[in-house]
Amino acid sequence: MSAKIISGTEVATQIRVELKKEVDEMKEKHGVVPGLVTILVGSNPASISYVTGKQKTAHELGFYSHQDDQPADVSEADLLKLVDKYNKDPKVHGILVQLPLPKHIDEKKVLNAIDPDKDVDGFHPINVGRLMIGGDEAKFLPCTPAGIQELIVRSGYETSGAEVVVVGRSNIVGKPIANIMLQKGKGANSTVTIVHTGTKDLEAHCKRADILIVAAGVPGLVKPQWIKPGSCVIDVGVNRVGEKLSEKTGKMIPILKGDVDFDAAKEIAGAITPVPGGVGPMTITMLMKNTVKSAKIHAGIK
Ligand code: L34
Repeated sequence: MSAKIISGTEVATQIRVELKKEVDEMKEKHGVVPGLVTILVGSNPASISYVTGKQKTAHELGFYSHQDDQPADVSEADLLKLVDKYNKDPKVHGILVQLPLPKHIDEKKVLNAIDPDKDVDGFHPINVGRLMIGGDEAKFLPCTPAGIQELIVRSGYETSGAEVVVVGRSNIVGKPIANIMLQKGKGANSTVTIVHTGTKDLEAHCKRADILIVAAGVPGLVKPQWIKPGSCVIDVGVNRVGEKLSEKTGKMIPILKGDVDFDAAKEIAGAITPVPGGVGPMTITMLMKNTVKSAKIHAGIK
């Protein structure tokens, strides 16, 4: 039997409708407009695509939003100054510095410079710590993991007691999603395993997973025979494996492939996210959700 396809695009659209209502109400009742700044250094095509998506969505929701483009050779000192400027700007409730940054810039220094109360990416050590402690303490969950949890919950899979296996230990996805899923409470309470390049038998771990979350950045890493029949597979990989001519626009567009062999996996899994149209759109939507939350906290709106 073919798996249920979990459409991130559809879930993201639903959440955006909910958010638009919330934003309209904030404006009407309180005169508060959520503000988001995205900073892009250089011209990595994937980063441009993601940041453009974030700005477009912020605009559609009626945010105050600003895209700050910096040249690839911007100095670390200038980038830190820029972050500081937005830390002090009262119109701005969320600051996002798109990763990866060029090698001459210390990523950690830049992330640490963002005001934790405007850190809508949830990458500042304070917010990472808050996430680990969990419960009410958590303020901004990182966007991709938050989107993954939302997709699992909305797809109807039971997380409590489930064997969750996370492939990959990045700070952006692997480590935070593992922490989110092991918290006590709704949409989590799972038994979590993280596997990575140092793991001896990837296949054996994946085969146990009721919920398999793959964020390795290696196209087709997870083979169909590694998937437990009926399980829920979340494919976080967005790998650019080539280019093709778009029928819609007549322009060249990237061919995107996940970390899972989708066509074969969907015959075994119970539910699976596609690439594109799975986790990606959710990442953008959760950023909007965090920005609305930040604006509310800054304005003292309950
Ligand atoms: N600071 N850097 C910071 N925050 C983030 O949350 C990110 N991430 C990751 C890379 N660097 C970051 C993103 O925004 C990955 N990521 C991201 C965002 C959006 C999409 C994918 C990854 C997305 O919209 N993907 C579409 C396809 C887009 C395309 O055509 O390129 C999809 O349907 O999967």
